[in-house]
Amino acid sequence: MTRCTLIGAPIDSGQRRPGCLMGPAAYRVAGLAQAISDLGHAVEDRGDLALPALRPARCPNAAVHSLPETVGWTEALIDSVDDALSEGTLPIVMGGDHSLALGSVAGAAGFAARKGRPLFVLWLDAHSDFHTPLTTTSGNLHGTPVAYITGRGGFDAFPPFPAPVPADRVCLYGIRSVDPAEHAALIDHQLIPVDMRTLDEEGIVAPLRRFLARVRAAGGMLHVSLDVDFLDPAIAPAVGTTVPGGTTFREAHLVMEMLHESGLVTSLDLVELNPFLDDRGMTARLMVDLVASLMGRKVFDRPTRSK
Ligand code: Z70
Ligand code: MN
Ligand code: MN
Ligand code: MN
Repeated sequence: MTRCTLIGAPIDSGQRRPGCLMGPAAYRVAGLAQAISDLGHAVEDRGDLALPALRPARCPNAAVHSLPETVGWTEALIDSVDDALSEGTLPIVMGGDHSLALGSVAGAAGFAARKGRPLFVLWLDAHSDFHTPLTTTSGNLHGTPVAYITGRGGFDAFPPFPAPVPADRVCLYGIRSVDPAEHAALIDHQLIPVDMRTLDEEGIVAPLRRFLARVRAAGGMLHVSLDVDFLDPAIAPAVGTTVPGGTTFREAHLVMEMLHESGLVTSLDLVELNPFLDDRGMTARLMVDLVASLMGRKVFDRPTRSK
């Protein structure tokens, strides 16, 4: 039995397409809490976070928008994720666009540092989100959390990242859209994504198994950040930035089942769901079903299955 804390993060300031702020409501309508409690876990829904009072924040890159809001949400999420972990629960952040991970991962990193445990991050996404506020050309800060997490510069307006996660503890999985500035920086940091080419050649299982073995060997905590666009747009249309060639229904469930069996996941983000773009709730329901797989739902409970 795991105790889960649901944290609503109604954020859409990290990109330009309105609607992600309806995400937490859609997860509630789709029955997220019930799906988790049906598996024998305890769930507490803390409701939605509120945006704290904004302080002015400036960035030399004129393309960047909504910086004070994004800094405000970051501060709120750091606190609530750290609190949920400190209470011994598994925080599940219901987004909200991916800028929320600036705060959720910082909260997890602060907690891990106090416990003296290494934090690992599994980034399930079409995008590498490795821009800094100085390199982004879209100005959308949802494209920056991985750079913040790994301690890159350019985040002067944000709280100092508590304990930067070395690039070799970050696994970018399902990647199929990388901007030129991100590409150069990824190579520079030796952060080689598990891209779609790799998944096509090796399958969805092998690279994940290798990463999980490293988390286990290090006694690490594992933060999982699940972007809706990790999934193929045909099964998950409710996202502002669709990228063709995403993971299939079966691959995504398999990833979640492996994460469950690993027993390693200590915090989770659900990001980029835009219910306004959904087709009769199918994306929200799929995301809820994926969380259920992550929390232990299975088709058949075979006692001997290799991890
Ligand atoms: C692009 C940018 C992005 C998510 C889109 C896209 C970033 N690299 N991230 N959707 N989750 O605008 O920086
Ligand atoms: Mn607190
Ligand atoms: Mn993303
Ligand atoms: Mn994405």
